[in-house]
Amino acid sequence: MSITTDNKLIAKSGPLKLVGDMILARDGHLTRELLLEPAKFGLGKTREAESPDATTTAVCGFCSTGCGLEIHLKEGRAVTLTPATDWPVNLGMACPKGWEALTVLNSPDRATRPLKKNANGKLEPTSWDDALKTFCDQLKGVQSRHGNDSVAFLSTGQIATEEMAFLGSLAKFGMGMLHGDGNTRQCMATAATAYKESFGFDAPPFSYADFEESDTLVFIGSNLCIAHPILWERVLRNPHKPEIIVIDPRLTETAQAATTHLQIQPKSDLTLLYTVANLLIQNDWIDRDFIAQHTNHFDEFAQHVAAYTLERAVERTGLPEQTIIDFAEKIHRGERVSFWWTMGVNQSHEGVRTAQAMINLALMTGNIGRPGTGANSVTGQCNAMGSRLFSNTTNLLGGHSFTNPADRQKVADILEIPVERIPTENSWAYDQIIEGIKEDKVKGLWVIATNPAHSWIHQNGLHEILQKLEFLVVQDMYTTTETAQLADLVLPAAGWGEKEGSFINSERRFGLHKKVSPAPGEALADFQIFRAIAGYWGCGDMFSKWTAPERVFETMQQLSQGQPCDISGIGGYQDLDDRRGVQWPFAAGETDIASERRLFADGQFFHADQKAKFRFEETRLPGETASEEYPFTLLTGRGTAAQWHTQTRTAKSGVLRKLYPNMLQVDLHPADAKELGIAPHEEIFVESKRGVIKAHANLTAAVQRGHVFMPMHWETVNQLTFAEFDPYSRQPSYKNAAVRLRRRQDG
Ligand SMILES: Nc1nc2c(c(=O)[nH]1)N[C@H]1C(S)=C(S)[C@@H](COP(=O)(O)OP(=O)(O)OC[C@H]3O[C@@H](n4cnc5c(=O)[nH]c(N)nc54)[C@H](O)[C@@H]3O)O[C@H]1N2
Ligand SMILES: Nc1nc2c(c(=O)[nH]1)N[C@H]1C(S)=C(S)[C@@H](COP(=O)(O)OP(=O)(O)OC[C@H]3O[C@@H](n4cnc5c(=O)[nH]c(N)nc54)[C@H](O)[C@@H]3O)O[C@H]1N2
Ligand code: SF4
Ligand SMILES: [Mo]
Repeated sequence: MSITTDNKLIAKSGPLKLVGDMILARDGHLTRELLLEPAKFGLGKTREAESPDATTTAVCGFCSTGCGLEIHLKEGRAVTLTPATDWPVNLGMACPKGWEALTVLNSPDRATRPLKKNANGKLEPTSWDDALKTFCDQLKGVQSRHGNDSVAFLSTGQIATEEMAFLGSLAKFGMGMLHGDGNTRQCMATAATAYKESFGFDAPPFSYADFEESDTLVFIGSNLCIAHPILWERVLRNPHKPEIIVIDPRLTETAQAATTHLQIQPKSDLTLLYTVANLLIQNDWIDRDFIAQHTNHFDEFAQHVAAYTLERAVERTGLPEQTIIDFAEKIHRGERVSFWWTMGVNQSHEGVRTAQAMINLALMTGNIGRPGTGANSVTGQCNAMGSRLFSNTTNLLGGHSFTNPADRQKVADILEIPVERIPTENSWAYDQIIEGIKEDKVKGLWVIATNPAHSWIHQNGLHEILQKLEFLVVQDMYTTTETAQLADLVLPAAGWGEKEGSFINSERRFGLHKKVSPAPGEALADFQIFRAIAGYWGCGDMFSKWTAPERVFETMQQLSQGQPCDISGIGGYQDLDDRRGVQWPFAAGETDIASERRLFADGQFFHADQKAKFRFEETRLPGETASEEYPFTLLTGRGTAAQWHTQTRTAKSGVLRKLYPNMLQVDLHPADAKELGIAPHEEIFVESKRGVIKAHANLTAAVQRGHVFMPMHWETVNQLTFAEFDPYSRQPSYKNAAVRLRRRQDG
């Protein structure tokens, strides 16, 4: 193949046909070489390491900690990796998943060719050309029969920010969809909503340095030792002999390492936090100056929490009175108190108000904007923060609003598209999209880098609902995921290490991951798949400038200008690498920014009057509670540091497999086991109103009596969960279902 002077591509088989800016060989077959290496043909640049035996840094693609990993290349391909010692996040450390990040790329079930369902309902390989035509024909067909909004997409917090922006723009502006959401809904929607209401923007205020600078750290519903091991390492580096208070119904690894463990009843956090607020006010342990200058609605809040008496808290939380008083005193005594939360809060029927109850405590005690303080949501997936800002799902690109005409015009001008292409309404949330399928309103679904058939709440319901779709496309690295198995079309995607782009970690730090390994077979970077789809769909012109991730990053920078998440000061990808990642904001014109920065040092929040808001509401019981028939409360979450979610990736490493139990276990208190006659390791039935599954009894006093815990990494667990959602964030409450236990021999 060669390029003539007038830039026409000549293949051995004859000239190539241009579709949008996508190139097809004469026989209509898409040349993979062109998609993979557009630079070779002057179609945009992909970055490769300069020297074939170089070392290059890439941010880890599992959790939101965002560790820097040095990837060592031989002849241009990654051979091994080591944690980066100069990356400000991990300082030379990595957890087992990071160490094994390259291994999981090699697996016989990698998707290497597009797969299409044949007449017998079996997935079989097809060409990219056929797959892309099928994608367009089928989804356009659905739209012409049922309207544009009958096709929706479910995206992810695990692809590059540039890919998210491409997907969201392609789907909504190019293909005319209205509804698209992502797995970030399962994960971060509560924190995002809480921050937005309280601070005026979805702005986690902290930097990881705060773990080391705090003298009192409060972790609520966060098992850092397992879920963010390297952040726990940062806590261990704290030189101030800090108080570490862990609030969790289970005696987790993190709780064991704490100085105080408040082993509360599940879903009683809000009562506890309001009671503590009441105690702080009663004792006048609050920062009245900060409250007056920088917040609104404190008086109403004080009135509200006055009803939260110790008696009430003892009753709801199960904690002794003195423990609650001690907790309030520790907050008062601490000079630099930080509040941290993760899924034990976000995944709750009243998650938003619970997150805000922590924000309220930080505000009323002036524990924000100073080193070692803050109300800090620890993110989950490597790029959940990217999806919150740039996936074009719950908000318009760059933290803008679909319903704001000025925002729409700004985005249209930057993207050089007609403003009419931008929806004027918000999308349905994930659960509403699923409900839409049930009600025959959504008939086509495109799922990218998420595995809802395993991870969505009340799974049996979902499986039935997905069967109702006229067309389901799944874009994944592996063919064996529970969702890919249900698909009509599978698009094979390159994974982390096989493509490039940026991630944003928990502390708002942008960092890059790189292409250090070729994707297997015909698998393509999601970015290239979106480019190809744009071309085949007929909206390639709209994306003619979206030739490479770095070009899209430049567009994101323009979009961010004037927003709290302004990143216009970053000098491109090289600068991101040179600076070892950059936290937002970094606006053009700023110089000398520190590597680790927190927000709100000036007490100015993002609401129009620059004040933060106290938000609160009466506490409620969850929609399902333990009963005589189903006497146990089921908690779910992360099992081990070596397992990632639905296990499509981590199960592929022999090293990681050795680090976690090889069978599904249910943690059960020994006294409960004794009462039920259940022996250690016995396989038992765990049953909720929605399903019954088998699991091996793991007898441990880490769970309280009347509770059981199961890791989410086994596909059956979500057969039991109860589909309830926070009314504001619409995040599922995965950590609350009523179940009963049965010995198998009892039938
Ligand atoms: N190894 C590993 N690490 C991961 C992940 C993974 O799959 N594997 N996933 C990443 C992602 S996406 C996320 S979102 C994070 C999640 O990180 P975490 O939220 O820390 O992990 P979980 O185990 O889901 O939940 C944390 C704790 O919440 C507790 N909990 C349950 N109900 C309540 C309650 O009512 N109140 C309180 N206070 N606590 C409660 C549980 O007992 C559990 O210990 O982890 C990230 N890191
Ligand atoms: N019971 C229970 N359920 C839960 C939770 C819980 O605590 N309890 N937690 C919830 C939370 S917080 C989360 S975040 C979700 C996670 O739920 P999911 O998002 O469904 O879980 P993952 O296994 O991370 O799925 C990611 C998918 O993307 C694929 N993939 C990875 N990288 C790429 C890529 O670059 N491109 C493409 N195209 N595909 C890729 C993987 O192979 C995998 O199939 O689970 C939720 N479900
Ligand atoms: S802590 Fe998270 S980011 Fe760091 S190596 Fe482990 S999985 Fe990767
Ligand atoms: Mo998550």
